[in-house]
Amino acid sequence: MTGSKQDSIAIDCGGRLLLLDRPRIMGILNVTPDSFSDGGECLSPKEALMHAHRMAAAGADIIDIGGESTRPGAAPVSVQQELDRVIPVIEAVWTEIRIPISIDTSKPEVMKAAAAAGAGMINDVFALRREGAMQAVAGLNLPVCLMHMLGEPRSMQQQPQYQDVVAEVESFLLDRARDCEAAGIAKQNILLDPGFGFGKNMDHNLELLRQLSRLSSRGYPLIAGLSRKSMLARITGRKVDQRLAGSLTLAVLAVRAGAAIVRVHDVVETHDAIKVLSAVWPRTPESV
Ligand code: 9MG
Repeated sequence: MTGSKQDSIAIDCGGRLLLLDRPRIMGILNVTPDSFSDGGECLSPKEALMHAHRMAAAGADIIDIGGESTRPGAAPVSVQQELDRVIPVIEAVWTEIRIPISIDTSKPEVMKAAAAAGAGMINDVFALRREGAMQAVAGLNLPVCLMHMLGEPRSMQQQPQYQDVVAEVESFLLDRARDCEAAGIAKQNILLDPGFGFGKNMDHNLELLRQLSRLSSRGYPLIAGLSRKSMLARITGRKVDQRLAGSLTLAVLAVRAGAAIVRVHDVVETHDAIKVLSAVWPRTPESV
């Protein structure tokens, strides 16, 4: 892994630092009625804020706030709807909790408004492919997570196909990173994410996980989002609210393969799992 290279990295999330000296936890805060695993739990800004407090107390290092579900078949939302959902929550979380906030959005208007409200990182499942998104992030001078997705959320799980999933995801991400740098986004502000479950079948997800250290050794911090994902339903047969053990296993495997940040629902348990892993392997080896 790039562990030794990333040890000294501190990502400046709009004035709040995210140190990558050890694996970090991104807690998921969906303010959507239809997210795949926790939709409807965090609808009001007050409930969302309480959940953010719980995640921060449990060891979250950054909170990822999203107002549009990326689940297959989820209803698209307008810019105004998304703003109405996320901005009050970002403002409240920023005021009360002193850890970085990321905004999970693909819309440049939401990126800008979220940054003005306190978001210090952009998490874009479209990897800044929406019109105006790359320019928006270049202007904000904030870190951005570029995620791989084959197709669109609506149709991405309809028989996704690759010749070589790892090579294709890798070249997509490195091309996007190069384009972002050419557009004025600083290299140290770029994080990559293979996008588990986004236009990938079970075999694709497993192969990406097996070769994750290849992606984590490309000079950009890697984010892995595996929490409660449907590959766990295929493997364990469990419903979405019964996938904790599977999610922890995948989080540990991802960190062991060099993921700098894991994006999770279950912060308390992930925090413990990573502590145990880190006790065994204080530093992730160069190659795993
Ligand atoms: C918003 N979102 C849902 N799943 C995700 C994943 O795996 N990675 C990132 N970066 N964002 C995600």
